[in-house]
Amino acid sequence: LKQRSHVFWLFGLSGSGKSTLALALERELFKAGRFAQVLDGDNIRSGLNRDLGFSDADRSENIRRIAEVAKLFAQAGVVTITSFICPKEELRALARETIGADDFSDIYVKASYERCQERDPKGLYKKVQAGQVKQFTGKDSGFEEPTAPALIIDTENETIEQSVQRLLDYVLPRVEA
Ligand code: GGZ
Repeated sequence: LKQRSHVFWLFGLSGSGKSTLALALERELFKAGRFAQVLDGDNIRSGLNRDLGFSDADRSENIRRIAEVAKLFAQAGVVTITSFICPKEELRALARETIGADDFSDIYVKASYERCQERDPKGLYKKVQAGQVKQFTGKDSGFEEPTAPALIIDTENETIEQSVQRLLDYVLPRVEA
């Protein structure tokens, strides 16, 4: 196998750019002859975790299951990229423990609530302002800033191209066989 598996755990606010970066990274890895799997809301919250909402308990269970699935993918040799808000340090620590520190990198996709609200790619922030979304992260559900993530991608001050390149520079040496 021409790759070493690793879990790249992207986390940050809704609208921070996680999914865009995760998919771009997957594409770049494929071009470089590696195979990767993205885990995100589209393939996890709509299926395996469709019984879960956004209470603290449900978010914990969401992350617990995702970490277990990511571990299985990594054990199968697949480079795994996860894209979830993962709002608490405790949850990021759980993911690290589950997967194993050697095979895990937590990557903070950083953008302020205000910037995410301006972008509002799915119209969700508009609904939040209209009072239609409960327990929204950054509004009435908390988001803890990480203290020492493996990498910070500042999507507020970098272009997407710069962010993808910085991610790739970090990722490629870690998936080298
Ligand atoms: C946060 C919510 C909420 C609430 C729906 N709070 O930008 P999106 O739309 O596509 O991605 C967000 C996604 C967050 O799910 P996660 O599994 O990543 O969250 S966690 O790690 O905290 O368990 C957002 C949408 O779901 N969404 N309601 N109340 N995000």
